[in-house]
Amino acid sequence: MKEKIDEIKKNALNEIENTSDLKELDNVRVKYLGKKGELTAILKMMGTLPKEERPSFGSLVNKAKEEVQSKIAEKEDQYKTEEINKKLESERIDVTLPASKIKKGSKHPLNRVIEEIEDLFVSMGYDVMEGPELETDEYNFERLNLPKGHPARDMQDSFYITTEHLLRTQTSAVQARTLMGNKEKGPIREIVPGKTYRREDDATHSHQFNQVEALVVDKDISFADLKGTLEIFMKHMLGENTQLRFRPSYFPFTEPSYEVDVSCFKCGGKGCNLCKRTGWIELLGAGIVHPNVLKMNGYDPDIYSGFAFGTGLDRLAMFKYGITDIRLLYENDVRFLSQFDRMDK
Ligand code: 2NL
Repeated sequence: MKEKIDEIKKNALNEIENTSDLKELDNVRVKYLGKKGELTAILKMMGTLPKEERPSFGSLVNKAKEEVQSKIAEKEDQYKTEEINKKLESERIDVTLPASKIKKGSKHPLNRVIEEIEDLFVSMGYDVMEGPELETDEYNFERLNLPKGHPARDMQDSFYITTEHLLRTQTSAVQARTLMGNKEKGPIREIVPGKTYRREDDATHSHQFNQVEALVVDKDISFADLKGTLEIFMKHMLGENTQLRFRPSYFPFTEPSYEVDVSCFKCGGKGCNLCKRTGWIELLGAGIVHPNVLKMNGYDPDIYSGFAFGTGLDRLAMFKYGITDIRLLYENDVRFLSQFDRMDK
């Protein structure tokens, strides 16, 4: 019996040694240690032996099993280590290779102008506000002193979605929301940059454009505050030598209202093709907040007064950067856009 066990063990150890991978190793394990394996089978023969021989036989078989098991475990370890090493080798990377180039984007001129305006006004204590592009007739028109049927609604042909909802024609809608939403009815200083929509379909107008509006409401706000603020704004954006010219105009939400021109920064006011030989460029609309607008939004016009102005960001960006075709702003050609990185340095 002992010889038999020794032989099985010897064969098993031999076969284990001769395997070349985990699968073969497992076959050998099943062959000797599995349910129907040779060492399992021989252990079952124990019953046929006389009682006194059983313990020593059992311990012999178990010793043989343990030896085979530990040899299998050792081999298994070896194969697993080999596998990991192979995987590591196949995943080796050469860190000395040159990196692939990352294409760098550049900031759109419109966003440059918006950010520059935001920085300036935040530095003067203003909030930057946003609001919905799909507005109600109430906030886009009525609360800005433009009741239904008011002829000035025709100045801003609009995209109505339902009879009460439209794409906002001006960012003032957001400011009407601020006036209404201000529970304390206290002072306001805010700018609202954003997209606006009008039904226009000629070569020089787009149905969607960007504008920024400012609103200041407080006690004792006068035209002097409006003039000083616009001067700071325009000199900051277009250069210290910029002059301003106020012409009387009409907006339903301000009284008095003005159209504001800036001196042409290309010719300095002498007259050139940019300013159509006038020396001036029309850039802003502005005025003193109409008492009706204050009243309609819960402010007492006998205590509070305010100024507001608005300007088209597309036009401002074009003048600031000398862009002559508005379509360039919307084509997103990288060759065009990347120029502004250099210009702002
Ligand atoms: C323009 C002219 C303007 C305002 C906007 C405004 C807002 C409130 C009250 C009074 Cl809540 N006024 N906004 C005032 C005057 C002109 O915009 O040409 N925009 C592109």
